[in-house]
Amino acid sequence: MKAPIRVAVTGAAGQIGYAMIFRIASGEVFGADQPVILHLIELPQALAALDGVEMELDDCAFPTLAGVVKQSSDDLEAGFADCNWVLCVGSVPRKAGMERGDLVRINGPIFTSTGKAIQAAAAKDVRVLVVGNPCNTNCLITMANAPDIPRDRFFAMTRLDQNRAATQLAQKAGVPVADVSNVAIWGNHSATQYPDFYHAKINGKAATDVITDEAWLQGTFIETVQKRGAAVISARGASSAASAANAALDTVKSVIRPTASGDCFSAAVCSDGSYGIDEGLIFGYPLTGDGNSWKIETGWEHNDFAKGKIEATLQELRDERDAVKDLLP
Ligand code: NAX
Repeated sequence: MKAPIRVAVTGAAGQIGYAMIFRIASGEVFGADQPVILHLIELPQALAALDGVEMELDDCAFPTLAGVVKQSSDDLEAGFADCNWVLCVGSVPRKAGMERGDLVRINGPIFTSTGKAIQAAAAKDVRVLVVGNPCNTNCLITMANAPDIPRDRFFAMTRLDQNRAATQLAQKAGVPVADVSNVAIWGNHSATQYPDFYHAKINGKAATDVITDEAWLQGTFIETVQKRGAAVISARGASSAASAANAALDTVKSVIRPTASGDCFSAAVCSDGSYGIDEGLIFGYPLTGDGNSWKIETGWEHNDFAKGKIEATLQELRDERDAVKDLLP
């Protein structure tokens, strides 16, 4: 067995946290030979629920679980101490009647203290994945408040959108989802995201050669992916949790393992100006990596339809950034 790594999860008693931490503890994400110490962070009023979660973790008797630290969000430095990964799930969910702009202002301040505490206390190799919405802009705030941490360590989650898009393409083509690759989500994790079917592949062929109904791809496909979260809420009576947790763990796996040849994975990362996106925005791109470092895939050509979609999601992210300017030192 290797030396343990430390993985922090904020909002650990919430529905995504609950769906996530058992899988991390099981060894599925970091490997059967990699012990993990879980740092479970919650609001003070939810700490009692974490006691129950810890009992259940005990009762799973996972050989890879080397310890559990429970921490109130009142002391984030203690929560993030020596952590190698920080998964930022905890935030206030959007409620009926709440505008996206309201959510940005409500959740933004959580992430100033998150960024500062990560910089002050986390391990030198820390990587940060922001799931709590609006996740791109929350990630931007976190990164801006942790200026000593290299920018390539920060990710916001667009993987649930990637997974949703892959399944929609597979179902339309009548193939298993494993046959779909190279699905990129451009821009914001929001209704303006652009799920890029033009570069997706089905059995190695262009998805547009397999699914020739371009009107469906430009219309129903994109809308289904963009509105899938709302469809789950209306059917289940609660928001996506298991699939969101799964997507977060898929993101971690994609960062720490090499990308298969000809494939990519989606996450929002700090823009280096690629594709004309403002440098420093947290923007969804196609990425590839070798398990240690990653890069934005370059040279993808976009037609006017795609350019219009990318411009719209870029503008939304600019507006979100402007709304939280006071939180960006
Ligand atoms: P829940 O309300 O079930 O859980 C959130 C948990 O976070 C609660 O237990 C709460 O006590 C805790 N919390 C709130 N503020 C906190 C703080 N400052 N520090 C620590 N913990 C805090 O929500 P859940 O369904 O788990 O969703 C969590 C977040 O994920 C929401 O912001 C949601 O919008 C976002 N999502 C993001 C997705 C993505 O693809 N990026 C998809 C799924 C999900 O909608």
